[in-house]
Amino acid sequence: MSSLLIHNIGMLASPEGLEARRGAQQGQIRVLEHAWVYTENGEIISYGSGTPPVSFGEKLDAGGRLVTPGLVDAHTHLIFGGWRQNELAMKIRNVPYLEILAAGGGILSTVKATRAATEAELFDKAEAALNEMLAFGTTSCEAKSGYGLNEEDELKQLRVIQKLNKTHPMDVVPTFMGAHAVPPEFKEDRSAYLDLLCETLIPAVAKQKLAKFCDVFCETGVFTAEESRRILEAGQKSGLIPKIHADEIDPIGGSLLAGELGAISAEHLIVCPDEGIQSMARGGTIACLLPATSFYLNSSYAPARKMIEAGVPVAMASDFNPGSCPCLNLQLVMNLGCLKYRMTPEEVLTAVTLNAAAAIGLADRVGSIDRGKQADLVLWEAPDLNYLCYRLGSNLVHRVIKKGNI
Ligand code: IZC
Ligand code: ZN
Repeated sequence: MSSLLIHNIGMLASPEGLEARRGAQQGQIRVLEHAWVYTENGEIISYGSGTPPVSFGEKLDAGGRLVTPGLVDAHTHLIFGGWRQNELAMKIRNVPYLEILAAGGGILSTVKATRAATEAELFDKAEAALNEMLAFGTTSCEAKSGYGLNEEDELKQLRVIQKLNKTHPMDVVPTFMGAHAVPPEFKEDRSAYLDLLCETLIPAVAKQKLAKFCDVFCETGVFTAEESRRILEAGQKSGLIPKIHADEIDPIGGSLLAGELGAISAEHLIVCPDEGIQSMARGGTIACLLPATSFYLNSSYAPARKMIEAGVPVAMASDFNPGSCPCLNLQLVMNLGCLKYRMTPEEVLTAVTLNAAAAIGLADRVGSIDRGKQADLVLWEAPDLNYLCYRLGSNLVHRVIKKGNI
């Protein structure tokens, strides 16, 4: 048996429980001062404040620092070939994201590079990104396919995710996103691509157990709300839980659909209408907000406060991808959550831990410092939670503990 006692914690801050926290509960977290956490075999056994229990295993002096659960990144496009730095000049000239895509750039240029990459190349690149994420305090994440857009290359991406989950300390949850764009070879016959997705790709992915979720980019010029419904229902029929990129640029019905389908989460929601918020509240859908993308697209910010007031649980994630957000640092996302969404540090912590875990179906295992959960913890170069949310641009990680390992 291996055990670890972390003592001399200045502040232990964590949401509580096994499911997403909504409304006023989102900001109600447990805060203990002069605290300790005791773990055995990678599991949290106990925690408290005051004098720690006598134990014989490994001890770690937290030096009065802040300790939180490991961060959970609930939305990444982790597996891709190439980068898109060539689009920066267009961005500076205000060429819109959807215009770059319509001209065959954007997602489609990453599709070209991803198809050309070998499985080993994609693995090495994503592994490096996971190492960087871990160093920034992320201990679990989601990863989407969606740059293959055919059977061979979508499955190739999903196999890379499967292998990373087995070999890397990070827990990586796979999402099938063959509905990320219509590939160029189907440009003149999009309904044939929808058939391929629903009748071939989704069943193949489900049969090989390569994904837990099915996601669609519901957006002007990409997939309509009706098409998104068809794809997500096909996914549900095969056992894939629906997620949806909704209201990122244009409000074309994605958030309404999310609530109607009871999607586990809806992503972006930058221009989410009030009816969409109501629909998500009714459907129990988690709003997975991506403020670093708003920053990078120079767009507005999702109405997070309205969502919290309406009882929609808010999660936040990086959206790490080579186009609209080449950033994997959740600490920056936390800054933006406070400054742009006007969320409190307590609400922000819940958004990047427990609610994010719930958005990827991991809330029973990670996302909070609770007895019986995985011992995924971060010791921060910070005395308290306010400091972590207030400092900007530094990496404040002191130490990351994954499954009880330092
Ligand atoms: O590669 O641009 N929004 N998908 C939907 C993305 C951004 C990723 C990309
Ligand atoms: Zn995305």
